[in-house]
Amino acid sequence: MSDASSYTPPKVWTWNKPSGGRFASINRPVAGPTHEKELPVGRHPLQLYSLGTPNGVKVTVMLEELLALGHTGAEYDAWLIRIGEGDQFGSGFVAVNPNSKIPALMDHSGPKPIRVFESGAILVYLAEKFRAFLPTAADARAECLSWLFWQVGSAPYLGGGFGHFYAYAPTKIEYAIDRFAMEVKRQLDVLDRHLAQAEYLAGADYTIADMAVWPWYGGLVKGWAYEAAEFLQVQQYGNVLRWADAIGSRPAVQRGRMVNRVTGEPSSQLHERHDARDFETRTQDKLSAGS
Ligand SMILES: N[C@@H](CCC(=O)N[C@@H](CS)C(=O)NCC(=O)O)C(=O)O
Repeated sequence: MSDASSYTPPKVWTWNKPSGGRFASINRPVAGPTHEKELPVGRHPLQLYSLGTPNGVKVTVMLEELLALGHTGAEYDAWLIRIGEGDQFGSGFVAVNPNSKIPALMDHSGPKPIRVFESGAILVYLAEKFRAFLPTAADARAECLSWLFWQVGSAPYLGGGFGHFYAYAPTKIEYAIDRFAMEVKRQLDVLDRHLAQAEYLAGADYTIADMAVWPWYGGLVKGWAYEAAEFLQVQQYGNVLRWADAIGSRPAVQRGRMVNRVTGEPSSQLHERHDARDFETRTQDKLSAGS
């Protein structure tokens, strides 16, 4: 690989060498499946194909919140998609999400199965289906959707920009880290100023906007992402911390964070969720004790 300061782009980019870095083995410049593989289908109406990353957690938190509200139609099977092993490029997964990224959802509750991909679209789909966590009043609904779309547009600067260059890239490039640290701190300040006047992102009520933003920016201020809490001086964002703690203390959020999680304490990892009792009986600590 060329040194950052000495690289001159050729006339035409070609994919002729490994890029290096954490995701080099799964990144490629073309779409579509790499292999034939059907997806499993469980017994519940909703089938989620995901992984416990921030984008995945948004959806498992929403499903657990819906179940906690008593929406039994939100019962779901959560299947593990190991993106590091290329599961997202199997033919069955690509049929549910042509963009080959988790999370992806199939709804089998109607006469014809419905596919939904993109975490923001999945949150809106579920909120509309169950009439929950998306305000109906025009002003609060607009605020909720504005913050939801803010998250979808902003998080790539955090994950694909800052996180990638600070934590995963094979070389530390000062220009790239400076550019994205600047933007992420600006985004944290956007949230902090807003949360100085509002309990939740859309106002007085907890909504899908909070569920979308929390796994990314809540995780960042809690020190769970990229080991960057000190570098970004996250304690400056007191309102974001207050909001992150309030959301993190919700039992449904704590359950949602465990689903499809493959890192951390074994007791916090529920690789697949097919039943509400799995949280008690099928976490990795329990499975290894039983094997
Ligand atoms: N905009 C998408 C982003 C999804 C996304 O980036 N998912 C990552 C994991 S967090 C993924 O599946 N990466 C696999 C890959 O890029 O091949 C969403 O919000 O659903």
